Amino acid sequence: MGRMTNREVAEIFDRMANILEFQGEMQFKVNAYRKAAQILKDLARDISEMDEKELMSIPGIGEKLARKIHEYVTTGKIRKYEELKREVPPGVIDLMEIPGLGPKTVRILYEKAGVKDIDTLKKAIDEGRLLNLPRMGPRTIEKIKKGIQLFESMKGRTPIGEALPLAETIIESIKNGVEVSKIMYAGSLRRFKETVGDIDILAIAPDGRKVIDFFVSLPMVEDVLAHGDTKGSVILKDSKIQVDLRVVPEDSFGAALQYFTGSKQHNIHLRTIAREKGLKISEYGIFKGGQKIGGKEEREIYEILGMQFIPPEMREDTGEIELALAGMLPAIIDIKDIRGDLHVHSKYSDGTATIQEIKEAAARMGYQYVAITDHSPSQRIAHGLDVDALKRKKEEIEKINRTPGPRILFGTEVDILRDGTLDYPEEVLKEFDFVVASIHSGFNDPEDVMTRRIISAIENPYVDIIAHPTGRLIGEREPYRVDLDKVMEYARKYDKALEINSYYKRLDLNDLNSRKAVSYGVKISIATDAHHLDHLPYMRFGVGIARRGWVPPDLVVNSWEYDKLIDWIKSHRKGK
Ligand code: DGT
Ligand code: CA
Ligand code: CA
Ligand code: ZN
Repeated sequence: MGRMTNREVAEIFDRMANILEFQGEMQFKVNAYRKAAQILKDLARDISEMDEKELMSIPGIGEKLARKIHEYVTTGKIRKYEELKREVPPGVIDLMEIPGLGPKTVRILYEKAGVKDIDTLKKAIDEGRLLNLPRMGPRTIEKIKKGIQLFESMKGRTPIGEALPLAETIIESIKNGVEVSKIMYAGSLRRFKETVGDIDILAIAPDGRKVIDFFVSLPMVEDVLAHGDTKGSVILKDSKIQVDLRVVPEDSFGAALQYFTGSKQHNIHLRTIAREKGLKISEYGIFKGGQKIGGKEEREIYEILGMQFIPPEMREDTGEIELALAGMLPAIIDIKDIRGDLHVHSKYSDGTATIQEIKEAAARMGYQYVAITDHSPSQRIAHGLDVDALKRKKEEIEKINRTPGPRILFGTEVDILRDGTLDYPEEVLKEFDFVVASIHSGFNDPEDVMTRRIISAIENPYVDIIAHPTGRLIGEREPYRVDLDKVMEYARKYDKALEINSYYKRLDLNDLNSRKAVSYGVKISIATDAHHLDHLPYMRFGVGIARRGWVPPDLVVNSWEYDKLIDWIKSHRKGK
């Protein structure tokens, strides 16, 4: 919970680095802030529980940085950051967050083309004024335009991986600080959409005003938009996300939860069905001839309408209501069904944990197995593994597997190269228990080339799973061009799985593509791609996406018992 503070300070340090670099400050100072930000993001301990001395003992955090962290923990502010913010136009700070626009480029744009926010940047592009600037070719400008589009599509939306922990922290604080008998988040967050516009929270309490007073004065609140007896609305610091809290009467909680969970489309459709049955539903309850006949519990709404309960993740009015009325809703995967994680990086490549530590963390997650899938050598930036290191790793895993606990699979995440071959030769690949293949290069290759690259990997008997199949990063990088229908046909034919990567910036496959995979009967691996022990619980984001994609448990290979999983892997290598 307190790890939120780590993230808040990390974000501030990143922004300070940007401003300093924009101002032309010496690179080592800039880098010190960036490095510290990364360290804080990876740190397992909560900085709000550490004193200055302990902070200084973190490698990479010196005296000055420790003092600033401590200042934030005790006062909620860093004075130096407040000063820096005043030294540059606010629009300029936003510009540096656009994908493809670093502080150095923004500085050139600012000094040479009068660009001081997104609007003046768009204008300068339209008028062709950027072409005369140093280091600005048509391709770079095209990239900047794409970056602006991505940035604007995200504007006002927050990735679920950031919003959900914030919502949980707020709910925890309210529970601890003031009397509430029930409190829960609703809206797109409860439906597990990959990004959310705001956080909607509902509560039952003996004294609504007290709860709202407490809520609007939480330390993470920056601005108060509304402050009433039953409703409060605030903007949070840093993330700038809006949070709405409503206190509702106890006997309407279920109806309110149903109403505010949405989606709007789903609710509109439900209301039509209610009307046809002579009923009325609202956020206060379900009514028959002016008489309230339900609404305390959410399930009553669906029961009284004569349908199965619809899980929040399916409430998008894409056929779920018809199926629920017919009693034919499909079973969908649940976090409790997950038995292992098939995409995890260790210290052997760019992960931060040892194999032993991963095993212990997997045991805490209740897993039967975990695959250590470090990068192949062409992923130099991510410390790909050479053959000697592979031998050592294999021996280490064999030794660890002789102790009780989750089974470790000796795996790899092998690169699919530009020509469609894999980054390890067959004699190396066959040494692994398990192979994930993925694309990390040539993102701009044409669609047919990309599709062929992935299909060749699917055809390789040693490959079991295609990881993050479209390569997108939410708000940062568009998916590469690829014919997913073809990929899915081949995955089905060769009985290979596609991954739902649970890292909250990837969520790749996304919800729609997961549903498409289900329609092809393609198997799915929900995996975290963890580079840090703290990433293992991100499994819940992948499961949320899978539920939005109506993925049934039997298609999810990491919901299977260990023996079944191994049989499936072996079946790919038959005759090899
Ligand atoms: P978001 O916040 O943009 O990610 O998406 P939502 O779905 O959380 O939307 P939001 O916060 O505007 O409203 C929360 C829920 O309240 C929404 O899912 C359904 C319900 N709701 C809001 N406005 C309306 C409306 O005009 N009609 C109906 N039927 N329901 C609404
Ligand atoms: Ca919302
Ligand atoms: Ca809302
Ligand atoms: Zn990976």
